[in-house]
Amino acid sequence: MSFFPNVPKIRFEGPQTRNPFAFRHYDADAVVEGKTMAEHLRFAAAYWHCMRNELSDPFGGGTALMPWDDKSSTVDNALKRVDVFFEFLDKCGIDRYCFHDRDIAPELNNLAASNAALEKVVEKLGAMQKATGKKLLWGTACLFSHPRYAQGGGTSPSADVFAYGAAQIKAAMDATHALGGEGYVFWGGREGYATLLNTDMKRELDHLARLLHLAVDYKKAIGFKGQFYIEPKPREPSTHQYDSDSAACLNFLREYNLLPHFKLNIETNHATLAGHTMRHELVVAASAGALGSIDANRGDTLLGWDTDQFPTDLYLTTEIMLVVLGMGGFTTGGLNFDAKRRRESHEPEDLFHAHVGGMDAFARGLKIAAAIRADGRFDEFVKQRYASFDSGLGARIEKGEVTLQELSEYALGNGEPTLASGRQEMLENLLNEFI
Ligand code: XUL
Ligand code: CO
Repeated sequence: MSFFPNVPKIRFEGPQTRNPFAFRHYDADAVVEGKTMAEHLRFAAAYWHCMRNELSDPFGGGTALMPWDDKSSTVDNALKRVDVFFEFLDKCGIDRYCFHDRDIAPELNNLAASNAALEKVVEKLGAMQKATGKKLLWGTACLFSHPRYAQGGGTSPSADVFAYGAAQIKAAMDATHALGGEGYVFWGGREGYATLLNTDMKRELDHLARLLHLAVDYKKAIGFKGQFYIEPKPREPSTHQYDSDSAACLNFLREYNLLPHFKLNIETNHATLAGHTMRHELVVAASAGALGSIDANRGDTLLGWDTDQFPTDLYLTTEIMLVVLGMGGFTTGGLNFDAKRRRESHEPEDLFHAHVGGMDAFARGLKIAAAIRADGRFDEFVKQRYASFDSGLGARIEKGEVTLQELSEYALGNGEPTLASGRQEMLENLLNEFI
């Protein structure tokens, strides 16, 4: 039985095809820089957007047609969604997925019942993974939807809520471990504040770090080898979220001795909400050796919230792939489409058009980034720009061999320095040669 009878298996047909259910650029087995496209891009689908997002917005309810879903909070309904999701993954040629505990299984009347429901669905997911070869990129716990988390999970003023959140993380880590997850994400949706009038910031940050240390300890106890990630986002739902951007996350992790245990999962629309470009956020993380994974989507310049649209902009995907190739590729991470269709795109087949477009946009970004690297002109320009530090005085500065006194004497004798152009426009033109 098929849940998407009108959608064929999506295959690579090349740029000239007129078939909307085909890849124009994503050719899973094509080799770029010594690896296949599938190995480079490590695509994942988000269970929450594909299976649970009803496509509501602040002004209207859901529009998504999900004829397989009886809308009940039963385990049977949850188990049926697994079949639908795996048909979707198969037809799209996506090898990995990500979930929150409450996406895959219902939250029931009490924690024990919710945990039991989760275990049942995990059993089925495990069987489906085994049958199909699909993998779990990462799992996570939803500590932001239920009203008990309205004032935070790890940063809640209530110790009982903190304990409930910890219990949920434990169960979600067990699930991720059982499914051979390559990673586990912490996104602090409610780990922030609405007003400082009622908030002890220092205490909340201490609590959040305590929770993460408890998770690190538990990870060791159960032998879970997946990578932990923090996912930065500045706001929405909170007015201010503590893990606001890459730099803030790295500072928090360093301050609380957590950096050895975590990398970052960077999302495009979160970068732009923080007032940064995606490339900025990626470079900040990669420079600290902490770029782990990517939530692939984009925002809308005309809307000020987290629209989670599918990525189609080739400048964006090229810049992302330049950073990913530059760090030697993903290890545990991948490109997770944390993206949803527009409210107007309510038919099941729109799920496929959305992912096909995102996959093709990244395939092109990969090919363009590889061409830029093979050409070498950008690298050479940047190298030359800093050449004064390669020898002589500059090299001694980098090695820490000169004092402020010596530099003063040098500058007094050297006269006014001359500066070469940064050539931004020339480089923008050069980028357009490749796009
Ligand atoms: C929310 C968001 C989350 C995380 C996982 O903006 O991106 O879905 O990716 O909790
Ligand atoms: Co995300």
